[in-house]
Amino acid sequence: MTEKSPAGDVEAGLLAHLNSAGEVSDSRSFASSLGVSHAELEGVIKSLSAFRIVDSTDITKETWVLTEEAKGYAARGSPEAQLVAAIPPEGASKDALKAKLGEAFDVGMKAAARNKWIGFEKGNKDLVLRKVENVKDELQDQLKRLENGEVVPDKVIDDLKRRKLITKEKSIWYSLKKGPEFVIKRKTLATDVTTEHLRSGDWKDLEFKDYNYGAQGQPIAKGYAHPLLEVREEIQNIFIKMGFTEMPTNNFVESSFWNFDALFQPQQHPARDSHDTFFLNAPAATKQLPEDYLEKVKQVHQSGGYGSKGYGYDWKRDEAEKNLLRTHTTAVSTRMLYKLAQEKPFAPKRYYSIDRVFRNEAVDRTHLAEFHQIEGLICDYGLTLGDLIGVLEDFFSSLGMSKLRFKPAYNPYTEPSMEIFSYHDGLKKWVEVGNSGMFRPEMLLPMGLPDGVNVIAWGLSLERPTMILYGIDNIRDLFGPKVDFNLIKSNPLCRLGLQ
Ligand code: FB9
Repeated sequence: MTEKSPAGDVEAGLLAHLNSAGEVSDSRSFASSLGVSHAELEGVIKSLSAFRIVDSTDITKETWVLTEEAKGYAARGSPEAQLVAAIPPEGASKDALKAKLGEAFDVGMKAAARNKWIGFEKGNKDLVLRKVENVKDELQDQLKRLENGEVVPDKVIDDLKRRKLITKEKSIWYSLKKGPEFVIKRKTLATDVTTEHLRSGDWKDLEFKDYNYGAQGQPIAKGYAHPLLEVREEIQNIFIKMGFTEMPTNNFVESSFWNFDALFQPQQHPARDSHDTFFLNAPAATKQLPEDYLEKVKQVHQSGGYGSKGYGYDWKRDEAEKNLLRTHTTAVSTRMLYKLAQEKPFAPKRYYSIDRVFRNEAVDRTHLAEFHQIEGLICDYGLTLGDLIGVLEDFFSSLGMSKLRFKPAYNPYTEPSMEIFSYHDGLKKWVEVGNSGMFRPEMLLPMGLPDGVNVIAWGLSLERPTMILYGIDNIRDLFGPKVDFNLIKSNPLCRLGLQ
């Protein structure tokens, strides 16, 4: 391997040769004449061409090159030839031959059998017998001829390709001639005026390199917002523009009372067992529930009221006192609506929340045991399902989802309830983009909200839109220890649909 000589010498050598010979017809042979690798000369050619000191013309050629396996066969013979050579006149067992030939055994057996060079004794499939005295190792010849750059028939090429013994290699080299800016010695352009230049005074005859105003500056190592926080901010701005106020969600730990009971979700509802919900061991139970309100919630669960017949089961206080990791930010909505109901006179409100919720669910490509729930609610007199559909149209159109469809659904705390679907132009399909409904009177009236006040609400996740907007397929790439920072750095928010 030729040791690396300074680019300067290679450049000087090339310019001198061009100056005398006027051209270089084949950069490969010129490189070997300089005793440098073609790659080294290529670097100099590229830089001189950039300044039109030399003009280079690309010459390309595709050649078949042997794979490492093929090089072995060219050297030691084809696997089938090696196999036959390894079989003594009395034959040999497969294991013996395998031991001798290693990974060439299988290929060798197949090819030797195909060439009818070997056979087996009746009823003894293990003993391999030679059927030919000596063999003409065509394959080895062909590989050798290719190795020497000889041309071989297409049929041979196809054979070798089929046996994955050759691959196509594109090689490129250059013919060179003087360029319009040709000089015998390139003046090294100064890039800085240094004290040395000033002291020596040679700055006077220095030629300075032009400023490259197009040069990219040093990338600034700056912070990047996590994609979830980017989209959270976008959605927060939509809510604020629509006159919503954020609810305080700074409590992951919640009591079953606010997370379920106050939402009129019965205590034997499947979501309330540890298969779906993370309950706390310590502190296992809350001590701070508003007594009078709790009594009303107990009544409405046990025997109804407000026009409802309730669930008619024996409601247990200790079940409601169990602490858990909130399963939805609707628990916070419940607290805020109860608080709102205590404020007299009643004032309409628009609230939103975007924060973590926890569900003891099977983790898969789009689900983790925790995600960020986005929730919006409007509390006001005489609100209808039409108002809900209207505000959903506004909200989702700001997210770029203009075509919505609504499918009746069921939630223990809303009636009627609707799943929301949007036609996603990029994915060319209807995507479920959330859930919604009108909170039940059994939830609102025990709080003390005035008759005629309705609450329309909806919810969705933050992860799903973020995955779609960033084109992230697996939620683990978005959230958790496996997040790839480069994705965050290099993957700008595609403002698809976002106003
Ligand atoms: O986010 C969801 N889908 C979605 C949202 C936006 C989006 O944007 C793209 C840029 C174009 C794409 C997809 N979903 C809700 C729908 C599904 O993903 C669903 O399979 C998973 N859901 C989560 C719950 O999973 C158990 C998403 C999460 C969800 C579901 C319901 C609510 C909140 C989050 C709710 C509610 C609610 C209902 C009534 C009253 C108050 C709150």
